[in-house]
Amino acid sequence: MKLLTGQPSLLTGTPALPLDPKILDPVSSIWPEYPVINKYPGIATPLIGPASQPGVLIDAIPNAVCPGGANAVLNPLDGSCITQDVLGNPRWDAGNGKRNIGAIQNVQTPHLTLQGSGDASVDLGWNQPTGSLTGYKIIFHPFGNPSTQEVTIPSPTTLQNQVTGLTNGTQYCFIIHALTPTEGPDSNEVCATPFGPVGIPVVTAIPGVSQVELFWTEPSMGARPGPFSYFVTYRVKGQLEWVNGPGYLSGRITTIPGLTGGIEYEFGVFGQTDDGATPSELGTTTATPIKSCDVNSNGSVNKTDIGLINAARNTPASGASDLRDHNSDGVINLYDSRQCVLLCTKPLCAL
Ligand SMILES: [Ca+2]
Ligand SMILES: [Ca+2]
Repeated sequence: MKLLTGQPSLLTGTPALPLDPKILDPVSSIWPEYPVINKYPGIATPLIGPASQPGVLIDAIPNAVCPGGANAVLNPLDGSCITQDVLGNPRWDAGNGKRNIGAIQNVQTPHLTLQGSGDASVDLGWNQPTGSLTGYKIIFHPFGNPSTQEVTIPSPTTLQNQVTGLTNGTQYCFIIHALTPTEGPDSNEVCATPFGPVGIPVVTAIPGVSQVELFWTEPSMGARPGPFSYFVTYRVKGQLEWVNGPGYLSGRITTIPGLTGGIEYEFGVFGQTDDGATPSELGTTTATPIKSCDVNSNGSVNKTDIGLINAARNTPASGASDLRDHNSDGVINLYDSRQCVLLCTKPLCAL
């Protein structure tokens, strides 16, 4: 248990179940001549302090509320909640939803837990040891660097703290002392590495014929491990569903082919760091691919296509994607056929 919790001052020897109240009194059982004045029901607690200031069971297992908690302890016969441990202590309390691990904590030493970490910060929590306290002192240092910093919390009922001003990407290790006001022994140690947010790439699009070339800036990794893997999505502007484009890209450039010319698209790009972190939103841009002049969709632009455009001259386009209206002004006319002549596959628009 000491190994599991990293709690060096943990008393883990569970006494035998109660048989004889006299035997159970640790003082009278160790020193039989000691007058038994105050018997108390706590079996293990007198081992670590006076009856008025027993140790506390360490709440360590989350989601233990019964019924419903993922780690609730249930009677295997009827599925009912087991609400007390072997010593008669509550398995969980409504305050924090955690179940104790049957180990008892030194009177003076809080059990330190890691609550989370953020941008240049680490969130710590601990339980309140019994006894007359004036507060706590958090002591921390970068991993491998013995130079320590301290944060003093001047309240015995404050049981969490965000340590700020840390360097992203650097692992820090923390312990806590109870102040009585003299300083208690070291608690267990917890370590964490703060990271900053992953940045959003700035995306640029260059329209091509039925395709768009994209490139983007390298965003901040927030000191996370790299390199980035980039993912590209796109959709016709105004639609809700994104279409997956190229993914797992190491470079910051790609081409999206097979788009419909004359239709405006929205493109989104994000980078994923090596530890799986992604930004809060996509980097986006919009672009309208240039229309192909391959009106009959046979894979080449030639005099047949130019003829189809000329045949519809001075009539309205059928829609935004009408290939005959190359410049997308809504009318099929001489300008469209002139532009398409320039895009013919072979010289002189030969077949
Ligand atoms: Ca054609
Ligand atoms: Ca036109």
